[in-house]
Amino acid sequence: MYEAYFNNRFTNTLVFYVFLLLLLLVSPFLFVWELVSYVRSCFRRKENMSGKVVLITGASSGLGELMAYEYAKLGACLAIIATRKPESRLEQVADRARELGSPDVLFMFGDVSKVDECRMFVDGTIERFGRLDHLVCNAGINPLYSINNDVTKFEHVMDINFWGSVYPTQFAIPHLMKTKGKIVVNASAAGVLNPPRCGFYSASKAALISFYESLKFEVSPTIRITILTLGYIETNIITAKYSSNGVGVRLRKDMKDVVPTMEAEPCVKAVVDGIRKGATFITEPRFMKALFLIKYMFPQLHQFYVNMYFPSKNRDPKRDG
Ligand SMILES: [C]C(=O)[N][C]1[C]([O])[C]([O])[C]([C][O])O[C]1O1[C]([C]OP(=O)([O-])OP([O])(=O)O[C][C]2O[C](N3[C]=NC4=C3N=[C]N=C4[N])[C](OP([O])([O])=O)[C]2[O])[C]([O])[C]([O])[C]1[N+]1=[C][C]=[C]C(C([N])=O)=[C]1
Ligand SMILES: *[C@@H]1O[C@H](CO)[C@@H](O)[C@H](O)[C@H]1NC(C)=O
Repeated sequence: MYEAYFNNRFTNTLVFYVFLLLLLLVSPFLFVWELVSYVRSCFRRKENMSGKVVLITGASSGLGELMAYEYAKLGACLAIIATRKPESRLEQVADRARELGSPDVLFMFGDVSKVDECRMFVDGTIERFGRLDHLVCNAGINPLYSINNDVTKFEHVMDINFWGSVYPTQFAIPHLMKTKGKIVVNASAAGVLNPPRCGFYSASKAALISFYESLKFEVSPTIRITILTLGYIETNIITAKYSSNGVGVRLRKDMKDVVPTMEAEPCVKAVVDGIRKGATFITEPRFMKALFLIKYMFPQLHQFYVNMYFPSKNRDPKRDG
């Protein structure tokens, strides 16, 4: 019975504008609803992490490292993973986590893009602790891409960012079912906003969001899934603070000039609190959520500020090495 409307060009378009008008009318109620939800979430009980077991991939630096410390302070046992490298700080991270209050820390070297290695570190965690409560799929890379790069050099972005989360999830699910545990997946605001030169990175993060949103229907409410869509976080600062020899310090000053950033420590505190409360999405800094809405509702405005924030030299392929 609707075909007549959808087949007519005028009425087909009209439906969308009627929807926008309705949105305008209900938006005061949506606003109040959002506020009430926020206040309620402040009073929601946080999971007691004492003696629980948390597996974190990519914990040798950055936000993964900081999340390990945050869980350690709450008394959780940790299994932390990073790739084997001569300069790896994983062992120092384990020592520091023990100092901060973790009863037991197991560190294992493994490449998340290799399915057998993922099976091994999930099994290793169960062997040591007998259970798993939180799986934090954090490991990720962000190489910039432009059209004059060799496209085959970017296959590993999908292997690490996408498959590197999916493999450990697959092996952890039976154990998480037993503990009614949680899965945390490190997507990114880039997975929604698609900034220039981040094509493969954004695609891998968008794939994560889609995959885990779909998985949620299958495993919830037994397992809760939290999807992180963080903006740009200054991870170099924390790495510098905790590392004794300065290894692992990565300055990305160029990004700081163009994008509003948040410090890593308050971000990670908000993230771990949100996970303990069972949040389904966590976006920090919060204003990113406004950008998500703008992206979908006012695409022209989105285009405008992206052009403004990323000067055209960043998008000129001739000037890339
Ligand atoms: C929580 C969160 O968020 N986390 C994370 C972050 O942090 C990063 O950045 C990203 C990238 O992608 O992711 C996520 O996040 C993640 C991480 O980052 P960061 O921290 O920044 O970075 P770094 O520092 O670089 O770190 C990394 C890690 O990982 C690992 N790996 C790599 N590869 C691999 C691994 N593992 C295993 N396997 C493999 N294959 C490393 O280590 P090594 O030693 O190995 O090298 C480390 O540890 C990721 O994912 C991203 O994406 C995210 N985000 C998002 C948003 C934003 C951000 C900022 N930062 O801003 C991030
Ligand atoms: C958390 O659980 C441990 C035992 O598993 C208990 O000793 C501790 O008092 C609990 N903490 C809180 C704040 O409930």
